[in-house]
Amino acid sequence: MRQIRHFINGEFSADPGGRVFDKRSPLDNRVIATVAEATRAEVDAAVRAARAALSGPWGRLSTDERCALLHKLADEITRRFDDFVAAEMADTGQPHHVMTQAFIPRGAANFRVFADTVKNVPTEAFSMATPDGAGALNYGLRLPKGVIGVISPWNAPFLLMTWKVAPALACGNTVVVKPSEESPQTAALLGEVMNAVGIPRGVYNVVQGFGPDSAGEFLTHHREVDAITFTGETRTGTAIMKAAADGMRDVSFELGGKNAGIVFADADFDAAVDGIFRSAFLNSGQVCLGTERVYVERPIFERFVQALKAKAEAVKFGRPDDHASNYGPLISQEHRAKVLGYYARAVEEGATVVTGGGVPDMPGELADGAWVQPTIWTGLPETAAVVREEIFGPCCHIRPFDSEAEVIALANDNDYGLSTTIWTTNLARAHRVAARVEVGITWVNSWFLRDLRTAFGGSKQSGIGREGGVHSLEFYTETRNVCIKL
Ligand code: NAD
Ligand code: 6OD
Repeated sequence: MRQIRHFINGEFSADPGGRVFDKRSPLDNRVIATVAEATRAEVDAAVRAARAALSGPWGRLSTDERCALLHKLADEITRRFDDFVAAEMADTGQPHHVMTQAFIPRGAANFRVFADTVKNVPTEAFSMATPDGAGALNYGLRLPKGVIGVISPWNAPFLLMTWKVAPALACGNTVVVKPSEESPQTAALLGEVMNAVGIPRGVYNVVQGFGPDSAGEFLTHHREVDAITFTGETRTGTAIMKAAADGMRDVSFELGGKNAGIVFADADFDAAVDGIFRSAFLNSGQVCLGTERVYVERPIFERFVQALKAKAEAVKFGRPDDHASNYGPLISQEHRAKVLGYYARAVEEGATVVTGGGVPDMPGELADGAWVQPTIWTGLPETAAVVREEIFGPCCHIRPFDSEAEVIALANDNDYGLSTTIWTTNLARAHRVAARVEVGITWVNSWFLRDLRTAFGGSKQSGIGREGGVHSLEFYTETRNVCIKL
């Protein structure tokens, strides 16, 4: 049985100072690890270590030296790639190919892109006129914000945690990370890698535990945390924002979504079916950018529904290391109960269940896992709960539309605004629709294609702020102006 501990000031805590909790496998509900749950005192120790590290060797590194260390870190993540894959597969139960092709490579990539970005972004300079005619020169100093609290979710744990830790460190900050209680392992493993490459003590700290009345709440309420970056549910973001208001701490939020996929009749049909299938069902539908609302132009509606159904029915459930399988469970029994609640709600609301709607028959001990069938509905009004609310499971509702204006209105009629996919071969239409959908990210004829230099974030209730490339620098640094009278 693995013991997962906090990583504070360069050391794994010997004994949990507080309670411990069980981490269960999503595959069969077996306990796979015992995880320490941080006390308020342990969170305080982590924050104090992070604060002290700011004025230690880390704070004295030049930008070049810091970035060279982050490249070494990326090399070491790559060297231990299989360990990260194994840890994340154990925590999430997702297939080997999802880990190796989509999620784990992003750990090293996140560190490399931000190490390169900070070295290449200039600060502003303005010369100004003065009444005496001599003028003055203004220039910006970009300084680290200080101690950054990083709160991350379970659905792509390593990708999402490093997406925030990497720019924070590249900018010279120190971090205290609170990974999800459902996915504690990769954040702990990253502590080993930090030590291996010589990142100074206290720069990267991890406290394990839950949210309310636990490590998450202790961290976000800690007044020595200068800014909080969070990925997770919008409701949790509301609680964290209230905590951050105390002390006027800055926040960056990547929150929930109820994303629309829009398929025009002129789309490359097979590419659109493949793309919507991936966006609705990858990672068992547990991707914030995933598509849960699909709008298909009427002439191809029936054919599209049948093609998506065939793909959904062809998935092969099984263990991540079973090469005959390509589909995993949900993260936990608790999340399965929520998703199955929506499956029942769809039927109560009058949905036509095109496929799925229940639990697959799993052999042996897998019968105790958090499995659900990929599910497709049609026939619901836009007011139905499963069309309005984020489910975060492998499911989507498909509705026909008749005009561009109608589908834009349908796509925008939601409180969330994270992402959209548009499928069309009409370039002018792609530009028109992309400019009018109220989301942070639009993909045309693709999905989850990521250039890490671009702005990433959500509109409406899907987030606050943008991260990625120079946008991350806006959050992880504070610019101060120096005005020199000449
Ligand atoms: P969650 O909000 O339940 O938990 C996220 C993290 O917050 C966990 O570490 C949790 O322990 C912590 N937390 C919970 N309550 C807290 C509190 N009161 N104070 C401090 N910390 C607290 O989210 P989840 O279930 O782990 O993840 C799924 C959600 O994340 C979905 O809504 C999904 O859309 C969203 N998400 C968004 C993005 C994005 O980029 N926009 C990316 C991935 C996931
Ligand atoms: O690709 C990213 O940087 C990112 N933040 C992805 C989010 C995925 C959500 O599940």
